Amino acid sequence: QDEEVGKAQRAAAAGEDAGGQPTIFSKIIARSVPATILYEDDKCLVFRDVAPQAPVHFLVIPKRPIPRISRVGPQDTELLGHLLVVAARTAQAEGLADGYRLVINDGKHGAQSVYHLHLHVLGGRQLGWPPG
Ligand code: DGP
Repeated sequence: QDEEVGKAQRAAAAGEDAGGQPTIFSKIIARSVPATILYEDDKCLVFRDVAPQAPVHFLVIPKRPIPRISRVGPQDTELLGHLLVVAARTAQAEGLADGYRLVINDGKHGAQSVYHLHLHVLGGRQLGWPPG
């Protein structure tokens, strides 16, 4: 957990939190970096997190590289709704019938380390609350 916070602090210190720079997720969309892809359509991509924090942990990202949730506007309403619907459908396909958690980290204090908007979906075990 501290490692993830350290990554987030370094990303913010490097100015990545301002957005505008391509991230590793652009390469996953372009298939130049491999990932285990669970779902794709013209607007979004779903793939397993490389450092899973639960038995099931995948990410839902828009193909359009919005850097972070705090930068969205009214023009993104439909896309954001689509990401949530895809997250729920993929969670069902992954067998998370007992529940799961959706998380969006924003900025340094939210421990965001990759500045391409992503929804985390975590499940497959009892999760605690509140998060750290
Ligand atoms: P966040 O801290 O919310 O910005 O989460 C970024 C997540 O992205 C983190 O859980 C690890 C994951 N991640 C980072 N690089 C890669 C990668 O190259 N491949 C995959 N599959 N996941 C990655």
